[in-house]
Amino acid sequence: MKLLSATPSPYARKVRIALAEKDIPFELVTEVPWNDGAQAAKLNPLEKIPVLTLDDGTTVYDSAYILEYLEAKYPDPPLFPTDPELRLAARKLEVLADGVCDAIVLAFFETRRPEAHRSTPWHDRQMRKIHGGVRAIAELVPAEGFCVGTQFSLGDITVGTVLGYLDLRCPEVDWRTPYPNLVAIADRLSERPSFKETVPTPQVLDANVI
Ligand SMILES: N[C@@H](CCC(=O)N[C@@H](CS)C(=O)NCC(=O)O)C(=O)O
Repeated sequence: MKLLSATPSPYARKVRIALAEKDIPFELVTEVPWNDGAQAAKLNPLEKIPVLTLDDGTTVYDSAYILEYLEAKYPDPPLFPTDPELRLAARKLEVLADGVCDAIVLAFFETRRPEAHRSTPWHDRQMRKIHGGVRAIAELVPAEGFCVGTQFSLGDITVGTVLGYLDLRCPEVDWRTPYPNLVAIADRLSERPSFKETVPTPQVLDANVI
């Protein structure tokens, strides 16, 4: 299998962490999905990474669906809780974390436009979603242990990746002071090899992307 990825992407990081935690061998292909000529446009009609290409050439895309695919095909160790309530709780964290990441991407690109083309209301709207989403995540996550139940799961993957992405793209957003429970989770997760190996880093975008 090949994973098409980008170094800052929290969505690709979710998949890389799941592959590492399940010890599934794969080839990592890194690109800048926004730039002209990106493979993402050929492999995914939505033109986004991550894309997992299976050995028979089938493409699997959207991080949430890839994680579901991996869980179905490689159930051990499980990353989706088997208890329905815990599974729903983990999925809810994923919905919130992915939504915050979507808003971070939109806010980030807004700040890259030439000043005359920037929209303050649009940027403010995304920042509201970022703050609101992080608050909602913090209200769901316990002070100790894993995000959901008693085992590492999808909940930890999504919460850990959104916090890492916030630090990369919005260092001005202080989530540490109001949410010590998130700090505790982030610190614990940062000790895992799957998180250590996938710390997000920026890429250089072509000037014509925006
Ligand atoms: N919902 C998608 C979001 C993926 C996404 O937004 N990927 C970004 C990189 S972080 C991308 O490839 N964007 C290129 C584009 O939108 O043209 C997922 O979870 O996989």
